[in-house]
Amino acid sequence: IKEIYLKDYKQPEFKVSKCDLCFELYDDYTIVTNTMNIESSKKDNQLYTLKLNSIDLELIELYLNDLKLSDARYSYKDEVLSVYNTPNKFSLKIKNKIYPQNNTELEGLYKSGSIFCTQNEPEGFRRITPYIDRPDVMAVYTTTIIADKKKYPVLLSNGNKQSENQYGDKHSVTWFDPHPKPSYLFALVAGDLGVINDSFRTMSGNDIELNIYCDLGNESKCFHAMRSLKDAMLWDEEKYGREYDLDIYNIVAVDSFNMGAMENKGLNIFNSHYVLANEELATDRDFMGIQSVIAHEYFHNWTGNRITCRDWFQLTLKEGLTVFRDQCFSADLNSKEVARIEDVKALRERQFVEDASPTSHPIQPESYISMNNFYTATVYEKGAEVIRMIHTLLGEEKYRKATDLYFESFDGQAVTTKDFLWAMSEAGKVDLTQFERWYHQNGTPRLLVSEKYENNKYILRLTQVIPNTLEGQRQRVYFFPLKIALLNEEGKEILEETLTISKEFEEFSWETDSKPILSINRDFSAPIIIKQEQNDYQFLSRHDSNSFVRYESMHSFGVDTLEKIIHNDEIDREFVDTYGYILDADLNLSFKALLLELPSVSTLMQRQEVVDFEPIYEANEKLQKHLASVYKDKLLSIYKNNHLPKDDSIESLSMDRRAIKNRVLKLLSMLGDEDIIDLVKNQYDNSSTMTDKIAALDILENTTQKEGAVSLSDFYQRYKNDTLVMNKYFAILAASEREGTLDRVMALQNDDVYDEKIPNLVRSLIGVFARNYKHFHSKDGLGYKFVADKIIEIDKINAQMASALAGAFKIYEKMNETNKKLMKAELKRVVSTHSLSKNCYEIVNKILT
Ligand code: HT7
Ligand code: ZN
Repeated sequence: IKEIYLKDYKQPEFKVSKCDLCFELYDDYTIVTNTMNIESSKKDNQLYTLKLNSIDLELIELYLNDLKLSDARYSYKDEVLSVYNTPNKFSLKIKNKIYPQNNTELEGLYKSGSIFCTQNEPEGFRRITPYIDRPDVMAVYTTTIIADKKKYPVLLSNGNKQSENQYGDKHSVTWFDPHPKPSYLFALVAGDLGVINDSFRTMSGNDIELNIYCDLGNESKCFHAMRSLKDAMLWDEEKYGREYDLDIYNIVAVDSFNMGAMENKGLNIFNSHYVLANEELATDRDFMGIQSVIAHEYFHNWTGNRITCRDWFQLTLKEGLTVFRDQCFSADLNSKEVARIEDVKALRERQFVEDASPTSHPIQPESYISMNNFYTATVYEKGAEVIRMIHTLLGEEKYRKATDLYFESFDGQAVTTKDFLWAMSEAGKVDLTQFERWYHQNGTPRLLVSEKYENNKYILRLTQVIPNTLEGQRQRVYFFPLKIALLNEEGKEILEETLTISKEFEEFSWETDSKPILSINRDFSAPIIIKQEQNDYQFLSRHDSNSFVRYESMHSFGVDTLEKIIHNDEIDREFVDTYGYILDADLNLSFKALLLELPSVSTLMQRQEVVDFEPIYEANEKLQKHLASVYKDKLLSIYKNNHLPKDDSIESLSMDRRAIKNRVLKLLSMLGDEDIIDLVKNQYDNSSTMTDKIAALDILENTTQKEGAVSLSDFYQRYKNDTLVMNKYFAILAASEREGTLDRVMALQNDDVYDEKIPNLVRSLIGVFARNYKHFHSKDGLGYKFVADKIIEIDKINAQMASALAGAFKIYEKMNETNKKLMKAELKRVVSTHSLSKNCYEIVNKILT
């Protein structure tokens, strides 16, 4: 098992300027003919060995400058095809055979049901044909696909369609992509597909053909995705001046996909979860997810495709920036305040946990064994926070100048995060030398805050506490923007400032007439943990004009309250009063729903020195029951005012109403009262949206045995033919807190709908169970054993899926002794499995050492 290091990066020895591909698709195999124009980077007329990455390929024949190569001129070993004694400039034609129908890893060319499709990022192309499979080798591709016309009427690849031909039962289509691209952006699709079309006129007047392809019969579920695509195209023109650059933009939805979607040039391939939706079958969260993923992949056309990464260590160059862009897009099209809170919540639930674990890494890692393991919350979400800080430091206007400079300077190139930072500092007129540490250091920084008020002077003292590396080495302090405000007793802003913090200790002071109240890290201007000596949560959660700090204060107030219950078994009356105040407040309803959400189990777990879930669950239950009984009438009236069972609109007010009423319904259900259960049952039976049905089903599953079973079986009968909906069914059962969940999850594996080869189903059943703290961490160790068995089994089918499941063990180090011992035994069993993939080995080994 080989570890790859950033410090070993060398420029490629050969370049490929042109790559002509021909695919002959048959039921049992595919023949690939790959003709490349290759040039050595050295100009010394020596003879060299060309090394091409190749995994599981059956070579048929090779031609160099049209001459067939004898066996002595090449060898194929250890995933490398070496061609000896090559001249400086030559053409190389390689014919090879692959078996897409047997490809369960879902990398390279594979079949999703009856559809041929590809996934090549980061290193899938080497499973299609021998190639210099690295992102800094960029070529112009022409692709011809030949297949049975009846079975595969739709044949797609990157770029614009060049020609079509018929030969008896077969047909062929040739695609030409004029933009040089790395192999990871190559795509091919063939199948009998349904489609919806539309068009978009760009700012310079080009009409672009837009197509969304899906399984036949699903066409009517593609309209939200199409709307989102057009919104994203317009937004990128308005906000970044970026225009689309081909005549056609194709999106294809497939069911078997390892992640969310892929930004292949001109031919995005999507997990159908992020395309297909209608009001009856998709939740509000699904609709929002589609909008943001469609936009994310579209935005990659400039941040990723036109300007790509020099090597995979630069992944955050395209991913951090593109996530930041899609976050801003969603914030602009929906509620800004809610969007920011949701982004921060997601960051803290996933990235903060990762950053406190043995798999913690900088947004630009220094080494990897399997690149697939580095598509992480750190590279993506923390990466986006780093770009957001640059945006804050530069301000809107300079940030736009800086991105313009970035696009002008590096268009058509494969570059590094340093190149990006150069453009930011050059046009932004700011020195980012110290800021660059955000790219190379790991862990979440803490900021200790102490305040003093004397002689009409308010003093703010800040101390940065930076965690050591995993190996125990010291890391240095950061440069970051810290947005603060000082408020008066009515909550009015005395001042608002964005401070730039760069030292370990810093002191700021302001003259004020009376002692102000501090509102700190407004909008979550830096991805840090704030530790305040004193706090004003009660005041800020009622009065702060910054919606993020208002949310943050309510959340921290909730955390303190739960911790008091854990330690002293005592419910803080002031928190209960504040909760009542928020219930009465006149606020945007989705924002209100967020304020009323109690801290997650994960939030409390992250604060425990030694993790033990049981007291967290007990405290949560106690507080929820208390709030529900104190405020039953208020909660009921909020529910009744906002429950409109036949309103299935996805306009914001309708979504907001569903958000608040389902939040209060969940709290009310803690009482277990019959009148409440009737409401829930009624909501399940009569609401026309999937959001309402799922919310009700989740409550019924967790609170009532009988009604839960009736509704679940109704749901199953109704939707068993729709896999996307069945994912929700499996997820509810796998997340259930009821006794017997593990047994039921085990049994569900034999359900007709379940299929271990389809990642969405594995994620919904096994993945969700592995994050069900109550049952995964049960003290009998059976949860661990089950998930470990699954990791070993699925690793043989799809290593990427298996290593994602292994992520559930990341909190091993922090667990209490009983659980730790049980976890260790299972982790050891996994890591010593014969022929375990390098993906799983890398994750499990890190967790254990
Ligand atoms: N750039 C893509 C990353 C990716 C991926 C996508 C689908 C399947 C497997 C994959 N491996 C890596 C997705 C994105 O960030 O847009
Ligand atoms: Zn991306």
